Amino acid sequence: MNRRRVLAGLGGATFGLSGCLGVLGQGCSGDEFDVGMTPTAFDPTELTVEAGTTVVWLNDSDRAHTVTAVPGIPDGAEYFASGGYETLDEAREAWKDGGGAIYTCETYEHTFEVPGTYEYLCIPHESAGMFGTVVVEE
Ligand SMILES: [Cu+2]
Repeated sequence: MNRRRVLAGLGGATFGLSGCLGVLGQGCSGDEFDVGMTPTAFDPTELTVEAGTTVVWLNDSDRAHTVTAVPGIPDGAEYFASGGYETLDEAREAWKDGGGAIYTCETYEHTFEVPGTYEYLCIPHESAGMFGTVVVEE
């Protein structure tokens, strides 16, 4: 697997740089990841990467989460959502039947080609403030 070019983890970063995230709530083993998921938060909440980087999310909590882009992503950028939905509304609808769920120790990844700021959320924990941001630099 390619080493991801993570420039900085900001916001709620408590674990340090990508690939060195040693504290896993559920003891998930295996691949490197960039953003973990606690029971109600992404960690770090903000991540800055270079264009072309594949960001990997890992659910190391005991709850199911989603990674679902919030409308307002940069022009020309591809919408992203776990489950492969094309809009936030579609993802919300699918979630009623568990669509898009990322279960314990599962990962989701997306490659960010277009520079800009991307906000995303977890549908079941939106009311708990489970939001994240990926900043993509040139
Ligand atoms: Cu969640």
